[in-house]
Amino acid sequence: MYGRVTSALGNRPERISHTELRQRQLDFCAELSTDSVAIITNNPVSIRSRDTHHRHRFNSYLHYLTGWHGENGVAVFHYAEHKWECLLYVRPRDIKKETWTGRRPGVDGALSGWPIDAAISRDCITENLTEILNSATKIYHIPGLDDVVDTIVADSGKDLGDPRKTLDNMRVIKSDAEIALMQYAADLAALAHIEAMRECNIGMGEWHMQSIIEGCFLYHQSEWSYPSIVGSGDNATILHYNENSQEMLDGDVVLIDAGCEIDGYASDITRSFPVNGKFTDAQREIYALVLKAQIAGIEACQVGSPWSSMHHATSQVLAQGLIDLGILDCSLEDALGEDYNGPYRDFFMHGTGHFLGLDVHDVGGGRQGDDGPERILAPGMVVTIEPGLYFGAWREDIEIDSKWAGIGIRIEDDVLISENGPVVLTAKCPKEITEIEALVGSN
Ligand SMILES: [Mn+2]
Repeated sequence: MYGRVTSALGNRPERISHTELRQRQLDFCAELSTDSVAIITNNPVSIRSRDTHHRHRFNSYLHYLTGWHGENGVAVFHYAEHKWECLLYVRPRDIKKETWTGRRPGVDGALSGWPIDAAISRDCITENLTEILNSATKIYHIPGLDDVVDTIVADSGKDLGDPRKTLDNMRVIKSDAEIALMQYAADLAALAHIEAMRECNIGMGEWHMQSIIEGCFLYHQSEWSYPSIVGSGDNATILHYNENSQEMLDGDVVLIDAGCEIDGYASDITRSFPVNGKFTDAQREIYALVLKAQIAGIEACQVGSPWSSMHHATSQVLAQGLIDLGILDCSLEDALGEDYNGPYRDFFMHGTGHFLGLDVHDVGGGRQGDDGPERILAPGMVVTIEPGLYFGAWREDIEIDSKWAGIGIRIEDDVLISENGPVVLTAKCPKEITEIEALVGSN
C-alpha cells in the first residue's frame, strides 16, 4: 500500500549510539559541581478512559541522556568515588504484571541494554534516593512529572536548581547522528504528504487525508510528533484545528500540518493545496505570496544571524504583499508597525518558526533563558520556517474583500543551519504551484 514511500525512503538510521549518549552524560555532568545531584524523571502515564491509558511518550531529557524509551525510568547523576555515575531506577521484573502490561527490561535488562552505571528497582527509590540526596548540597530537578520524586526532593530540604539551563543549550545543536534521524523523519513526512496530495479528491473527508498520512507513519514504524491538522476551507484559518471532521469541497484549499517521529526526533511539515487540483486566482495570489515569504525566511537561516532575522524576513515580504494586493492600505513601515506588531499581524498572527528536535517545539527558544540575549543561529541548529496568511470568513474582527474570505495558507519546511547555508530537510515535499497542481488527485 505504501510501497512507493518505502522504496523512496532508503535505510532507517540507527538509534543514537551508547558512545554518544555517554558523551552527553559527561558533557552534562561537567557543568555540575561535584557536591550536587541531578535527577531526570520520565513523563507520567495519562488516563484516556477509566483504566485505559494514552500511549506513553518518554521524557525528551531522559531519552536524550540515556536513550531510555519505556515508562517509569528515573535517571540520577551523582558524583561517587571520584567520578560521575548514572543510576537508573526502573520497574523490577514481575511475571504476573508483565503478563498483563508487557515485558519489562527490569534491573538486569536495564543495566545490560542502556549506557548506565547502575540500575535499581524503583520500589526502593524513596529510601535509596533520599540517602543519595543526604550528602548533596544542591539538587537539579524538573518538578511536576513524578509525584514520588517531587516528594523526595522536597523532603530533602536542599537547594534546588534547574537542569534545563545546561541541557537546553546542549540539545539546541544537533550531532550528525541526530541530523540523520531528523532527515529520515523529514523524508517520511514529506512522502506521506505527497501520498495525501495524490489521493485528494472532492468529497473526501479531512479525516481521509489524516488516515493516509498517519497510516504511512505507522506503516514505517513511526508515529505523529503532534496531532495532525487537516483543515479545508475556513477550517484552514484556525491555527490548531484538529477535529479533521469536515468533507472537503470543490473550490476549497486544504491545509495539512503533519509530522512524524523517529527515535524521538520530530519532523514538522505544512502544505496547503486546492482540493480540486487547481488554485483559484485569489488562492494562487495568496499562495504565491506566502511561498515568497517562506523562501525569504529560509534564506535568512544563516550562521551568525540573530533568531529574529527569520521572522523579520517573512514579515517584510508578507506585509509588502498585503499592501500590493490592496488588503492593507498603508506604508510598509505602518503595516509592519512597532516591533513587528502592525496590522499585518491580523492575517499572520503566529511566529515564523521554532526549534525542532526531540520535542516538536524544541527547547532553546529564541532567547537563551527567559530574559537572556537573543539566540544567534549556529551550525547544527534545526528550525522550522512556516509563514502563513489567514482570512477566516468567520472572523468579525477583520474587514476584507469577499474574494479572500475562507483562504488559509501556510507553508512549512524544516531547515538545518549549516556553514554552507540553509539545508531544507523537507525538500522532498513539493511546494511550487505547478508541482502541487500536477500532483493533487493524480492517483
Ligand atoms: Mn511547526
